Amino acid sequence: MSAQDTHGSASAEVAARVERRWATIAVIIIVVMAGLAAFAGIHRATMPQPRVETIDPSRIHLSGEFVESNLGSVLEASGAVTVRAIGQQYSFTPACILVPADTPITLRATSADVVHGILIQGTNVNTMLVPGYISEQLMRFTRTGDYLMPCQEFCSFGHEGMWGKVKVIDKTEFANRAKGGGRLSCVGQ
Ligand SMILES: [Cu+2]
Repeated sequence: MSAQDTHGSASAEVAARVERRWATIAVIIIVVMAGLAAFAGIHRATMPQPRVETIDPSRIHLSGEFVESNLGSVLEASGAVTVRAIGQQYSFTPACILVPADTPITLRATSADVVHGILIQGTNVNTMLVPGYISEQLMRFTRTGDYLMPCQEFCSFGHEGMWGKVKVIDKTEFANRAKGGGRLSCVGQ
């Protein structure tokens, strides 16, 4: 074996070892990323809309969850609050959403006509309202006060006038108002 050959096979061995090492690292990276994607997809809170709920947009005013008398905030037996709202050209119903502070809140909303969006300023609440689908978003407010809620999807000529409001009040005050049952909102207040 000449010196040249020995040198050649030694460097080929080094190359093969380096290549194996990088292949192992690449496989580890892929496995970790697949694991993270699976975790994010399976763990409900980390991904938008992991579940799909559909609804007939032409019938939401007539029956079911989004009839007018069922819109607004309701205090559940568990102490959590559910808010139901709809967006339509060019307003939200209810136009003023009343919720308590320091309480887990589930917002359930849909659109009666075209695509709208709910964005609560100063928070990370931001969801699209797509006709035919129910959008659900979990939220919690630590501070009381008023938050603006503009429609964040261009929905035709009246879009810029489509504003709602969220009023966060003290937990006890909300509980008092909820005593009478029914659906709460702050429209006209
Ligand atoms: Cu809109």
